[in-house]
Amino acid sequence: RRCISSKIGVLGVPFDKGQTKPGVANGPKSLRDAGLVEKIRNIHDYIDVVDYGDIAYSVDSSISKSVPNIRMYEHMVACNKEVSKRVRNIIESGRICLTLGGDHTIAVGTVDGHIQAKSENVCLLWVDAHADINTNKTSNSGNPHGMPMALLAKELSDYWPYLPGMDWQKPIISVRDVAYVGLRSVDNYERLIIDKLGITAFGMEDIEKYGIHDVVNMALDKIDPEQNKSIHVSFDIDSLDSLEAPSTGTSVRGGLTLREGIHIMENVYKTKRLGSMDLVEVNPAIGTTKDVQTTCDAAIHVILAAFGQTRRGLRPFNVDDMPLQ
Ligand code: NNH
Ligand code: MN
Ligand code: MN
Repeated sequence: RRCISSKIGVLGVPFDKGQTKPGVANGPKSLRDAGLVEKIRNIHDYIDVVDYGDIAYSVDSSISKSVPNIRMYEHMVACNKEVSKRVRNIIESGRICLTLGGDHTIAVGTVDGHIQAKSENVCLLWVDAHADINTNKTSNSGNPHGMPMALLAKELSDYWPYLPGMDWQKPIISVRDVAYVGLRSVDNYERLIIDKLGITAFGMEDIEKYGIHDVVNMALDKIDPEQNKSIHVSFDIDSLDSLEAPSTGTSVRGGLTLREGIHIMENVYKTKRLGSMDLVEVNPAIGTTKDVQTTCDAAIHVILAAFGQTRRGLRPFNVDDMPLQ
């Protein structure tokens, strides 16, 4: 058996300003405290994990409130600029980047950094109950965590006003290279955008109809037909059902089972083309201690599957026989 060495870089982004519930900034801490990094290291002997800690950023307050209906705009701008730079560096150093949120706003930076590092040859799998494709004009909440896909999509660039401080960020991905899995709470204008732009979108009803295995394969076939792209998975923990991941800000019932979440990431691992993964919206301030444990444990299972943990078990490294008596 040949073993390919896997190098991973972990980056924490304790950002909570893309929505209004306190606590999601402690997502990275709660995942690390639950043993995430050690558990990744223990998947197999040839894994190499570096934890780069949490990012810090400083804000230009002169641009606050310069764009209507985007809460904490100046924070969104500054955080994502730093995230993009850090993710780019981690990927350029030859590692798969695992970014821990924080709320989903940070995916603007992670996808941007990934695309910079891989000179555009990136496809995006967005696993979420929500589509996160509101502009400031279509959003009912003004929450930036409902907007990252709209900032990233080339096809939506004309629907944004001038965004001060975001000059570093080009609408950088075509929606042809994007697929959703797990949708079940989509705003009216988001539905219009998805239909109008023809975005590949698998809702929960598609998972019921085709099963998770076929859905992931159909999604990957659509966005990476030649099987040559670097895959970015942006995994919002609220894609999982409320019973599986209760500690998150906007939980929606009727979601993915943990088994389905694991299955998605096992399939992505098998491609050997995972370039970057976000795990966002774990909020340890929501629910009981047990709820938080359940949620972190679910998130960790999903992450481990992305890096080669298998439910069949892995044979010991470089060993072909059992120890003699
Ligand atoms: N669509 C809503 C909004 O734009 C909710 C978004 N909430 C999320 N997205 N948690 O993943 O505000
Ligand atoms: Mn989201
Ligand atoms: Mn969501």
